[in-house]
Amino acid sequence: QAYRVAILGATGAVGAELITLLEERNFPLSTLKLLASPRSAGQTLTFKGETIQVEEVSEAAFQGIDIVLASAGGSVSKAWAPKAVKAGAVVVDNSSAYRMDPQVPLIVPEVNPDAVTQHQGIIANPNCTTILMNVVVWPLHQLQPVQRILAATYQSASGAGARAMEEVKVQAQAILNDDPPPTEIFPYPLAFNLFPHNSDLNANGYCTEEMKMVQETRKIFNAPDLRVSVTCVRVPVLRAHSEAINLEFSQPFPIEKARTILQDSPGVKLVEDWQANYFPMPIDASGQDDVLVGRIRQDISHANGLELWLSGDQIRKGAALNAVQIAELLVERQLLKPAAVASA
Ligand code: A2P
Ligand code: 11C
Repeated sequence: QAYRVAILGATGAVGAELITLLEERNFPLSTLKLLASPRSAGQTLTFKGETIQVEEVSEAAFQGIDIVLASAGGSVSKAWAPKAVKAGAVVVDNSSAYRMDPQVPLIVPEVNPDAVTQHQGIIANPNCTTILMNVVVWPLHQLQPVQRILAATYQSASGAGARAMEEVKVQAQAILNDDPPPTEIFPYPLAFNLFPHNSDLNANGYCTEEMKMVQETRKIFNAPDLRVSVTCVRVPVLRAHSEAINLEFSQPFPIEKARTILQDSPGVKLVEDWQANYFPMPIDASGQDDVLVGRIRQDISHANGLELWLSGDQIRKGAALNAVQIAELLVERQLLKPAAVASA
């Protein structure tokens, strides 16, 4: 069987990767519709050697579509996802619009694939930093429940979209030319600089990106009281995010056990060469499906603590790949109708 798929936000950084992944993974589709804003209507993109014209998103565009992969930002999803569902599609939404909605499953396929059965038309794809952290922490959490997670992120420009990636390159060039770096997307120059994550600040002093990692991890792990604290930082890297993670357990977690578990975990690749001081780097993670993890070590400040370091492609596993994996789950489990409709 083949499905009719639409990508909302097809001209963005994640949209481009969605197109690549559907082709690479030979997703069973009969038609692919590419939707974006009116700015891009008429532009053409290529899928499996075929030229497809980008259309302006509209209600009519969702007629006859089975799956919508949406990555055009929260307000666009809020405006269009319900209409797509009404037209009979299941929406896998990469924005933050529906993630904390109790009716909406929030899924990392390596962690909570069964949540897919609960969908009512919309399934949320978690925030990129959350996905990367969850894929690595979950298998360890299965052996010994983690009590507390402390993390610091090193987030690339790609998290802010295709235009932000371009902006960093232009900034770098300007600085090399001794010109002032332009800032349109980011609030400050990112090239040769870094700054705490540029999302809104909450009353508790944490920014929204940090609170997403806290709340989304609790929902995905089904651990509402899990203690998580994060500092998110934007760094001048183009497309893969990195994270330093400290895990606290209720008893010591043997390092060798952690290595063995992570070596065998889906979606994870252990990258450690202690002799060469070679560990995961964004440059190596870029374009890869697996989250690279390494520098696993005993926390010298806490007997029950474990330190690790990861890099993962923000656009791929952090966004597009995770969404396509969710679509694959829907197909495998024949869940292209919401649970309520299927059981009616
Ligand atoms: P467009 O290229 O027409 O602006 P990124 O996150 O890489 O910046 O990409 C954002 C994606 O979301 C793009 O495909 C963009 O289309 C799309 N988008 C932005 N605003 C809208 C909108 N109002 N309606 C539909 N698509 C939108
Ligand atoms: C970033 N993680 O790197 C953000 C971008 O909730 O999906 C994605 C925000 C989100 O800036």
